[in-house]
Amino acid sequence: MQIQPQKSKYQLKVSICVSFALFIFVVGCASTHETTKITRAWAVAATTLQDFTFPKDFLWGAGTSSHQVEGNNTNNDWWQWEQYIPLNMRSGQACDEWNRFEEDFRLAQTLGLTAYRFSLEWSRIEPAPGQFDNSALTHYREMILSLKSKGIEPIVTLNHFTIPLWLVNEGGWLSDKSPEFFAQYVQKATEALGGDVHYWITLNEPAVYTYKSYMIGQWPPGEKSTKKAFNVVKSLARAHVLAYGKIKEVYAQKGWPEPKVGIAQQVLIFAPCSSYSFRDKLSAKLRDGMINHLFVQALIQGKARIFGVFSIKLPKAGTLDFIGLNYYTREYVRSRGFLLSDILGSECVPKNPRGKKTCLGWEVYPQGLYTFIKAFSKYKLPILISENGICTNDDTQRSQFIEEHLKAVALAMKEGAPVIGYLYWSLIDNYEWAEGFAPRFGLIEVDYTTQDRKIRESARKYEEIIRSGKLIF
Ligand code: GCO
Repeated sequence: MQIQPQKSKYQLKVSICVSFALFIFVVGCASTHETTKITRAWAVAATTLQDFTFPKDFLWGAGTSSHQVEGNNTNNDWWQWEQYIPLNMRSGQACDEWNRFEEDFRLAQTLGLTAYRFSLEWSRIEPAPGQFDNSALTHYREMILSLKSKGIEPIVTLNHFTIPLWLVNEGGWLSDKSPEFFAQYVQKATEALGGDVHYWITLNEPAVYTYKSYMIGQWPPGEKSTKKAFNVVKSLARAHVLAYGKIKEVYAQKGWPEPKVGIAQQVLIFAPCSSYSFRDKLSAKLRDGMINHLFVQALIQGKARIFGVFSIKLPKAGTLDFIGLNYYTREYVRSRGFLLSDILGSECVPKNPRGKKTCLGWEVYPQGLYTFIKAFSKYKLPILISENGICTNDDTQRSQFIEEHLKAVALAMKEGAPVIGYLYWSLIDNYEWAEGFAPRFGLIEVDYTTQDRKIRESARKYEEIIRSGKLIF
């Protein structure tokens, strides 16, 4: 037997440093290469897309969520939270969508939309643990049938951030029982509505929810704890897996055609603050992995691990039939050091010029959508752009935003990406959580005093693209 010579401590340190430097170098080179590729593709897009037409069955839509539009959702955690914020920042009657959905769906039909994403309000369907409200289920059924009668495909989100107050009392997503509670609600909703729904989104933006509600305390329950945040991620992942199983089970029992079940994953481009800094590039890369990909990978592989920080093993792998991407903007990061939290870095303002900003100060960066569609194509699953939109008081900016982002979609599709639809966020102006009603995202303007609706010019531009299936350059 040959005995391996022991490396001296000095040699070991040197080899760790060399490997780390090499790793940083490779990451740096790879990201420079990627950026160059995108810039080139973008520059020649007008020529590349001359003969491009979106497929006939492409889902052209827009989205909303229950608490943001319905009004008077008094039985959930957000409503409770709003009692402690200024009066004009509370959701109140929102867009009164609960009573006006028919009018809004007619407007959507006028615009040629073929898909509409909305969410079910868990606290309406299950106002108390184990007690289901048939009138709420009937109401959602009417909404679904109204959409279908107008040739609009319903895409139903089962949880868009809000949870019933009774679940808050149980500990919310920190409770070990929360995945089972969710699965039970999903089963009821599927039994009542499933026959007419083909696309389900179980959870909206699990990473954003966890970050805002459990790390920075900006949303209910206002926690600031990394440990709790990781536990919530685990509950959400388990909740998805159980819900996926329930939906499939109910459809099989009823003999309905198999539905497609996915999540809406928020994706944010993380760019290095300095394009010369390999360390900043590494921070950007790590954030991309943890925030944009981790959850999706966990559901696909049935497990995920961040060495020494987090690990999860799920009861089942392969529980995504499609990936929903919510894309808005790009953020810049700077590395702070060598511990994990420091490598993840912090936000910074770069020296290089950036694109125009939205009303919330988010940079408009359509190339990012192309980047993500390409990157997520590696999972070999259909991709739905489940949210993409802009808040602005300049409607011309909204038209440009839509055109540019659809250019990104078309470009990626031309290169073979499996995109099945694009859902603009949002159909109507609505309640933007902690930002209140000021940000205007809608294709349709809402006058909150009269509840009058008005189709915006940008919606007409979107309609032109939908009807022709082509981008106009
Ligand atoms: C979110 C949601 C939407 C938002 C939209 C605009 O990301 O918070 O999915 O509810 O309204 O993204 O910020």
